[in-house]
Amino acid sequence: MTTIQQPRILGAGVNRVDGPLKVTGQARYPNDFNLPGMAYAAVVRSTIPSGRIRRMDTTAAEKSPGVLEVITHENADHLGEAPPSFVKNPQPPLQDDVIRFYGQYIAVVVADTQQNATAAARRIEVEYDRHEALLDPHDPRAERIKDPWGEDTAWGDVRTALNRAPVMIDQTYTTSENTNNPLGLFTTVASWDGDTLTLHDSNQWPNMIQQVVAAMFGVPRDAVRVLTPFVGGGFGAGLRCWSHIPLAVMAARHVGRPVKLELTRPEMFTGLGHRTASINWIRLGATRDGRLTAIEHESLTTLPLDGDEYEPCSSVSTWSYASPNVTTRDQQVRLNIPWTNFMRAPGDAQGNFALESAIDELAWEVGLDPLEIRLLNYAEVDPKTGRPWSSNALRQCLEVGARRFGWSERNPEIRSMRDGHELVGYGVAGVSFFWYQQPCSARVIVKGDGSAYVRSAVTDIGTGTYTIMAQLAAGLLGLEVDQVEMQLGDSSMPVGTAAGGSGLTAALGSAVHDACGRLIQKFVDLAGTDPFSPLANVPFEDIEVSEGRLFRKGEPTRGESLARILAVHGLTELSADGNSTPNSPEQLGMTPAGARGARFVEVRVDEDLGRIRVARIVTVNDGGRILNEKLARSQILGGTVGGVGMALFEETVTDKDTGRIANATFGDYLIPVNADIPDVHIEFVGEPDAFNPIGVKGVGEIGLVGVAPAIANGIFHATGKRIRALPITMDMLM
Ligand code: MCN
Ligand code: MOS
Repeated sequence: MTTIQQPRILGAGVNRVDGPLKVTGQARYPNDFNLPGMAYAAVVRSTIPSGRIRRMDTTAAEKSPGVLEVITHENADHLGEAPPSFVKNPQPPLQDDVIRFYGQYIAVVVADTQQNATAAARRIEVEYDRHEALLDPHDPRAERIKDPWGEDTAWGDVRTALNRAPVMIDQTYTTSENTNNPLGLFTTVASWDGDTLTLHDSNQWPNMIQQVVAAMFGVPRDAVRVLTPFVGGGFGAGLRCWSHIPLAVMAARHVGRPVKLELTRPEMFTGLGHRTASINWIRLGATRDGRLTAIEHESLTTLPLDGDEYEPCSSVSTWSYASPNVTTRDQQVRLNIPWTNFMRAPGDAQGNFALESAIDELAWEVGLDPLEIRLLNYAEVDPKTGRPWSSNALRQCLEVGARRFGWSERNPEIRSMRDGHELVGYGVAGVSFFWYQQPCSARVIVKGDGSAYVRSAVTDIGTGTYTIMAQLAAGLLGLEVDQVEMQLGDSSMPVGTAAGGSGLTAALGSAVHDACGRLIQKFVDLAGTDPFSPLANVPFEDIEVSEGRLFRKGEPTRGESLARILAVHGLTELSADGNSTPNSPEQLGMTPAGARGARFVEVRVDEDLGRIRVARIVTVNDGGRILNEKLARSQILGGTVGGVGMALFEETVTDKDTGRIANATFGDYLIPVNADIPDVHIEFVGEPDAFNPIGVKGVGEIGLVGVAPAIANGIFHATGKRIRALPITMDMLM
């Protein structure tokens, strides 16, 4: 794995500042907290997908050794609803006797040890009135929701354009249900002290958990403190206030002791949401030479009875390629299934598989190279508004990737390249990712010894936020990275947004940028009040900062250190708060472009057995300015592995009779292992993005997108078989 050096956009690949804490076991994850007098909770889940609880017998559980409390809907606290304007969280748990899906929490048992709680939970007996469950997305009785988020889009006249198109592709592409499966088991340790509550909790957004829990338990927001300095991954699973959190809080209130609730792996499958299965209908109209004249993309995804989460699959077709006529529509169907939720690259992952497969089919139909057709239809400007992009290096991603991969050596005929028993295929896919940036705030403090602190409530889910923000602040304040101490993952710090939507770097980075600017201004103002300061009367625009010193541009000796300015004024520290307020596209006259990318894949298919092997991957991405090359590469590599999983392995299987997830363990839910992952060549191209002051776009999710269609397109080239359903398994190639 090599990377071509491109100093213009690549930030230093410094090691993780929290790395030593992690490898020496000093980083404390939510499960690591054990408080004095702490009790343990175990959940009980429903074993039917739809109905009512007729009777629950908790006597045996209550008499079990060490049991302190059994809570069911009959003795649960009445909880308030989550604030409506917020992300769609599940309704408060244990508020009625209705069963909405298999695996729903119906009781929580609290005991002196985890073993006693788990053993007692098994002794609860439940009788149900069963109702017929809705489990099939095609069931006509299921509620259909059209345009659930008001994001359906149309321009031009797709109907007419499709009717007139000399060439048309009209196909259906499906993706399976996937489960996020972060390695760390989600845990909540809840501890009440009078009316104030402290939570050590696994999540991606401490301030959101704080707000929802406060609303549910009817306490002021400031009475709840959520601590998440470390979490063992999320991949979207931590973006909601899942029901085990209020259950732990309720349990702690009932027993008057701190309570730890750690989910088991099977409980993680039903309790934290999952990527919805999707059906995508795509119709492309084109000229004989492969120019798109129409894109129509409709999608259907699933939704639980108790939640309104979404993965918008069709929107990807509005920003990927130039087409004068485009219509996108999304629908959802409500079923008796566990909560759906975002999973790495929500909607984009599935929609891109459909679109990039269809574009590939079009290339074959018109006899064009699959790479050429993507370059031909590259959108020079935002196809919807005609505005220029804030940056868009999709073309460069495709061109650089093709060179690194050796695309020109591809024989265009299908089944034309082989190596012994193996058919060899080359596949390509383009990627256009959505753009996302949220309001966020941060505080930057410079202390008397010239070192600095950066504080924000946001959490680092493993991406490297601690490190890149230390790098950014160090750069802006003229300090060394190890002079900056990061304090994240505490809801009582300046309000932060989610580590989600690949948007935290842009959001927090803009806030840190703003705070550092304000802080330097404060130092300059302070120095200005001292007539003996070499900085007196130097206008702010002429100030430069380096090695912990402010000085006049071009006159390095005419300056003062931050530490000295503080000392002269008898101060121990100076701080400033900063905010990220996303810019408006209208005001800037440009469309914020998300990250872009290209995937080139060599697949090998055993002709006799249908066994699929991914032999090589080249992944080139435009993430704007890359703050830390090493960490950004890790993000792309992790995403690529996720993409191989989506393409060839991952499928959450729900039994259509019982509604039970049949493979809710790491033994049965397949993910790629080392042997499934080939050599991955990772490269970054592009330029600093114009939309935020630090020039970044997100790279946390894009690595996953496009891998599946590139593999599917490669399989077509190798075998002549077009597979339109994920995951692609051996039986489909026999
Ligand atoms: N980065 C960079 N330069 C940029 C952008 C990002 O160097 N221009 C690097 C930084 O190390 C940064 C990381 O990439 O910390 C991710 O930044 P960003 O793309 O802004 O994404 P977020 O910080 O918002 O992280 C969330 C994102 C999402 S939405 C999912 S899902 C996901 C992902 O990150 N889940 C992850 N990557 C993950 N990585 C790990 N280890 N664990 C998860 O659960
Ligand atoms: Mo990512 S799925 O937005 O946490």
